Amino acid sequence: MPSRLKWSLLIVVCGISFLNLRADDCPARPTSGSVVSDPFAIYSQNGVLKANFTLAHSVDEFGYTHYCYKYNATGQIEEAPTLRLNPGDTLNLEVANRIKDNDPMKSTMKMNMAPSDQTCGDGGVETVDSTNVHFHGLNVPPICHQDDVIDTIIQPGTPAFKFSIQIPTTEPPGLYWYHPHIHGFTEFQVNGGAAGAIVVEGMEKYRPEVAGLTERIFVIRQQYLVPWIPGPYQTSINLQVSPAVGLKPIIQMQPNGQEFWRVANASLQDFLELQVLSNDRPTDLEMIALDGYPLAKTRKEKTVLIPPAGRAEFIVTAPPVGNSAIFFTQSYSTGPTGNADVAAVLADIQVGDGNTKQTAKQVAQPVLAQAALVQPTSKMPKGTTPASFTDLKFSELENVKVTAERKLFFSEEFGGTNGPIEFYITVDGQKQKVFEPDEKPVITTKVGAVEDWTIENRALETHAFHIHQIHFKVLEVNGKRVPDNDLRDTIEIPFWTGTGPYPSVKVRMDFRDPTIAGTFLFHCHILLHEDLGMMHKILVEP
Ligand SMILES: [Cu+2]
Repeated sequence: MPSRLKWSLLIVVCGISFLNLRADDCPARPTSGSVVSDPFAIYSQNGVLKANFTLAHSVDEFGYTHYCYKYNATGQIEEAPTLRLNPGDTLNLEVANRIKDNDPMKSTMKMNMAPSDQTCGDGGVETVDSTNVHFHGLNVPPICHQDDVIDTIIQPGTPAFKFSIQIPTTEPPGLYWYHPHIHGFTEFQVNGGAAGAIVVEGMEKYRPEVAGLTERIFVIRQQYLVPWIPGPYQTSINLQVSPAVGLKPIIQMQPNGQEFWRVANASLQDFLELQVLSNDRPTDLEMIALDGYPLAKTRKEKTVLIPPAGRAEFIVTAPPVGNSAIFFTQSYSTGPTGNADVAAVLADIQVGDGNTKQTAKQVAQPVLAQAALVQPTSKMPKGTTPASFTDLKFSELENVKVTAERKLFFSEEFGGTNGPIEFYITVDGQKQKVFEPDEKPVITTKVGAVEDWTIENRALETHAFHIHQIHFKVLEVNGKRVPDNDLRDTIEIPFWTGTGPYPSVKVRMDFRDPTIAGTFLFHCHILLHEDLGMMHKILVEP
């Protein structure tokens, strides 16, 4: 029986008192080997999505620390729900920090990371118990109560902090995500699972290929037993661990059926190279969107690389009756000093098969039972009016006047003899330095600017470049024009081998929208690197 169903039944049997037993802890996560459900979804109504989250934490029986966004769905606690909004809608999200200081591991952590000059929320010192929320990829203002991660601090035990964010009417439809972004401690909370999906509706208007298809949201996480220290970890899909040995999560599909998969890489550092293998052969994935931006043209790929924090949306075709398939991530080399991203099965894909004890009917039953108790399987709308790409933000960036060119580079150095490795992102010509919360912006530009940035990697390790508030258009890789000028908010910059030219990616940054004026961040999305200072501020003057 799928664990979600078991939970649902238990709650029906035991009622609310069951939930109150350990109300401050994180809910149990799905049992390995069960059917993968979509995260619970909260939909906007009449232009507003209102939700209250409680960020809690607990330590499970295996010693893994969970950080969980809890949402009370009429008595049932759902972890890290998907927020679903239309362009133009308002997100009113209240987040209460209920992290308790009861984790024995935390006493070993450095507690005073930042000076207390913050001006949004509770203020005070940023610690591993502080939190805030970044709305990754959304093209919204970097100001207090919206997407200001530099200044927002929500301390444990204080009244809930209120976010109120209007999704731009020109926001590209697609998959975004939310996660904490407290400098120095982002990795701990994301490691514990504090992350969830955001869907901006309307993909079928730009990519009619997905109209009417069953839709799946998959949030891939990786949880280390001890963050910052390479060692035991668990990879999970929608919070269900996919163990290296043992029963895998199960994705059920109709034979030969087509589904629209929306996958977020919410891991700390893993570059996912995704495949769907049927009888050991990679199947075609029809690419629909990357980083919440519909592709100008679909294309078929056998392998989809998603850097940490990236998203990919694609159509998967299930194998025929009698065949099996797996959802798989290949091994990926991040260079001589990088972490090993090893191959792993994320889930087994089951289609109805009359030759095994699990018939199509038996497979389908739990889904139907679950749907009655939880939520129906989501289908993309059919037959909506097509919309024009020119109505989207950042469209038509090819022929605009470029107002500045910049070069930035990633690098790593030992801080003094035998010192720790320091992680830098540097504007060419400036001094290498690690991020300090009270630092001045290293780049100042103004609303209206369109800039081409070449981002080099001078380190022996792949990094993942991310900038808040905007998407950028990919122009060149290693000095050569790329065939697909996709819009992204996160992109891998491959490692340098130690000889020859530095690998680089050239992108076009669009600062024309006055609503993103302000100070915000760009950084590596390997969260350890970010926490250790591979990050800086940019000021876009109004
Ligand atoms: Cu990095």
